[in-house]
Amino acid sequence: MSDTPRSSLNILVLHGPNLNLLGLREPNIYGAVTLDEINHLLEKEGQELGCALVALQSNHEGVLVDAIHGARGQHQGILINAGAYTHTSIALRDALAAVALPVVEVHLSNIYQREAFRHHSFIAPVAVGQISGFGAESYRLGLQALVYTLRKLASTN
Ligand code: CA2
Repeated sequence: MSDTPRSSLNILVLHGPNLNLLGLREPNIYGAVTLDEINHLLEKEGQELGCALVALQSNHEGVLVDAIHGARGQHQGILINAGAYTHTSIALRDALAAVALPVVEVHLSNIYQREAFRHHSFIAPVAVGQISGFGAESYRLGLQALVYTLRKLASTN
């Protein structure tokens, strides 16, 4: 039996505010892994899964909104940890809804075990799903879930 070639996927990975400080501050909450290490882990997982990644971190809501708009025609899906904007940003939610690409939301910490203001996500209703609480592993699981979703969609279209 011959292998069917896998369609080429290009995923946009977005990291929200303060995530540039990962591994440098508050390791008790967010762990010792740096953002560079997370991007490297994702790059490796992307190779395993046969997809390319472009990663961007920003502390600015508008930069993230622009990156989401720019994903149209360039990327097939978005993996996002919107950081604190998860709980505040209707602008990010509207941008994600507008581009209508499959989105997987990830969080390092279990946001439901934390303060009540972290329990609500504006992103969740426009995401395929959410992975929360597994540290850096949340990103790997999130990428797997996104690629699984995109391949399933491609096989039914
Ligand atoms: O658990 C997550 O991944 C969060 O998205 C992280 C956000 C937080 O506001 C969300 O409620 C949950 C905060 C990211 C801040 O990252 C830091 C890393 C090191 C030092 C300080 C902040």
